[in-house]
Amino acid sequence: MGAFHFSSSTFCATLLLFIANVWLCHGMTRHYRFDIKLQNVTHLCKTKSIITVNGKFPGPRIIAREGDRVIINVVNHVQNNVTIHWYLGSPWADGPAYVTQCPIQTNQNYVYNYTIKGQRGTLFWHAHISWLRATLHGPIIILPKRNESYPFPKPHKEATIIFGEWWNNDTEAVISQALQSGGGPNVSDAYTFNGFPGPLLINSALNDELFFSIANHTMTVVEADALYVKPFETDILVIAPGQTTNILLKTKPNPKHKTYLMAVSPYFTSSGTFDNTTAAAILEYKIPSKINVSHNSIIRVTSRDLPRLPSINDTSFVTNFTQKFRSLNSVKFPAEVPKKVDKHFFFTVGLGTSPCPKNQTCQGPNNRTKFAASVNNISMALPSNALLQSYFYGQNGVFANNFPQMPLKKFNYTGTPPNNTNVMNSTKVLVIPYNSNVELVMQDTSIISAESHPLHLHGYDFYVVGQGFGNFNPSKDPANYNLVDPVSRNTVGVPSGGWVAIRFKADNPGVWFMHCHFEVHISWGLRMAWLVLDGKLPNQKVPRPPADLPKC
Ligand SMILES: [Cu+2]
Repeated sequence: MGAFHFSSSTFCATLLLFIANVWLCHGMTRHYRFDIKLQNVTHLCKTKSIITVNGKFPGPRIIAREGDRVIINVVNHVQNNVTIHWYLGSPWADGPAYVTQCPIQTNQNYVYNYTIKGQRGTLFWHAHISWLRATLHGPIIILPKRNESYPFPKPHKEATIIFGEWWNNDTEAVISQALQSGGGPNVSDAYTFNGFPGPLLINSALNDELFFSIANHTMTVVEADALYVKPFETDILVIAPGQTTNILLKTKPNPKHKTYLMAVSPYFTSSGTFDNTTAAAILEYKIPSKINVSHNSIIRVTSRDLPRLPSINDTSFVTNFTQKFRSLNSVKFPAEVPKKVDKHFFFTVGLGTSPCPKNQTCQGPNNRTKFAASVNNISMALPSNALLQSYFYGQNGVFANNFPQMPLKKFNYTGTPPNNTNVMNSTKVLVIPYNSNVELVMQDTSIISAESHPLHLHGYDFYVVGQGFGNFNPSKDPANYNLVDPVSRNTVGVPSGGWVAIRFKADNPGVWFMHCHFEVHISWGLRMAWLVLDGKLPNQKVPRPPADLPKC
């Protein structure tokens, strides 16, 4: 799922307008209340009760300015345990269940409280427990500080588009059944624009990165993951789950048509089975009646009107596209890439297997194993207590602190897989001193099959300094790093059958989750946690937890 914050200029496009009430706020603290409750929703001719915030799908948007404090009271009225992640790097308000907090139980509440620092643009919030983010998600719009402007022309209108999936089945049942059988989970039934499956349903895909395009229009990308980028033009976007981006859309002064189709379709590189749908939505021009245009309408839309999208496994398009991202790197928004590195890490990421329990049949690889996924061959088991509390209060036995800095066994990561494909299960964290300059190379493995993995690091924006295909070569590849204006973001695709190198300064103490943003892979264990130690000064330490922090 990714939030698009569309911006249109020069002509009126009937996209959602949301900036209305922001100007009225004087205070720098903004309060929200999120009631987690069930709501009946009808899509694809089926009515279903889904878990929502305030009865809305997608959920309500958060609007704030950079520098504002946001306080959100989340009240849980459903039977499921709930947590929410906000992408804003605040240790006790980050949200991943059993990592930074115990879940909010039925009839309990928790007040998330954070201050927005160093981020501007669009993010989103979503549930961070099991697969609840399928319906529990919404946009976060971060406007520039008061009296500051965008580093690009101010759009005439702004709108937010969230891509999601619609599932006819209950997603909690889907993942629970998959983990039991060891096989791949069922797949979604449609993609959605702002919660609605489009008028065209061609086929279907699960948990995937998406291509997006608008017929006959070019977009200008200006921001990614709430950080400005050097503007570049494209007809097609690629967006991974967890990623957000802002584009400027220059509307046509003399449009030939009243409506144009927008479409999303999946980018999928694995050999697994998957659904394959394209969803479409309409960009409609509000045209003065005296201007004559062809009034093609929703009912008459055909696939001929769809924008051209790349083929499903077009990795070369994705590579080309991702390499266009560069930090804005202006005087005001410099790229502060760590030039020297204190800590080098190398992680393999990918799928593997777990043995099938005795007296059970399994539906994973070879029909006699269960699917699993790992980082450095460790499939992270979530503890029954949250890691951050355990660390803060010095409780022993919840996690070990010896997560490996590199794979324990070397092999040809993108070549013939090793005979033993089993992963290890444990709860380990990787401890790093405050203010370390970290370089991490993430290497895809082809153990089950090569596949692109959108890796999300909590608590930090990192610089993407290099990427390539095949196995990372530590003696040659760093020479090609971009240490001048690499893009900074919080979620990056590890290329299918390749590697990506990131750098960040570990100046945000806490326990920070890192995981693949495909829900199925996180469920299989493609997740780990960093423990960034406190610095010496009071403002370099994890603060005391709030009094209402949920207990397990
Ligand atoms: Cu993955």
